[in-house]
Amino acid sequence: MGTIKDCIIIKLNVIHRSAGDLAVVEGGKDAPFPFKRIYYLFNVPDGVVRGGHAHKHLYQLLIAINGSFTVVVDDGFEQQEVKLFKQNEGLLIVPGIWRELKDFSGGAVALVIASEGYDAEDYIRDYAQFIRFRNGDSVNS
Ligand code: T46
Repeated sequence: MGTIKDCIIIKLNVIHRSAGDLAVVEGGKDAPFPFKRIYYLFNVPDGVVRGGHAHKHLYQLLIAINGSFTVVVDDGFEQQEVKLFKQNEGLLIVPGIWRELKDFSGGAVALVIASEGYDAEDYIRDYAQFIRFRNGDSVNS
């Protein structure tokens, strides 16, 4: 289980052409994990906070492919806010990190590249339970 120091910004490879730019994310290379799922958040109303949970096993890479938003990462000891607004930067979130996504700009699109398929059992949605998990208590696997 990692800490917020493991939640680093990863610079993505961008190929510039006169016809426009192309950013590449290869599993195990640009994203430091093989991935099984991609989803994206968009049409997020003003003032909404998303996330508010941790994952037990999932690795994710978050990219603001349009607009901007702020991610709060929390390992139960320390918190950090990271504003994402560059199409060539991804925020790595390792397992065991509580995250919230807030301050979505108009038109923001948050692309999420995830190491695993969707599994409701991988979520910890209660903060007190998250703290127990960080302290080594078992939370159903
Ligand atoms: C995360 C942040 C950044 C699915 O059916 N399949 C999926 O792959 C996902 C991600 C969600 N869902 C369903 C589950 C809920 O009924 O879609 C609904 C909304 O999901 P949730 O409330 O978890 O959405 P967010 O934006 O709070 O969190 C999501 C991811 O769930 C989470 O892993 O880190 O985006």
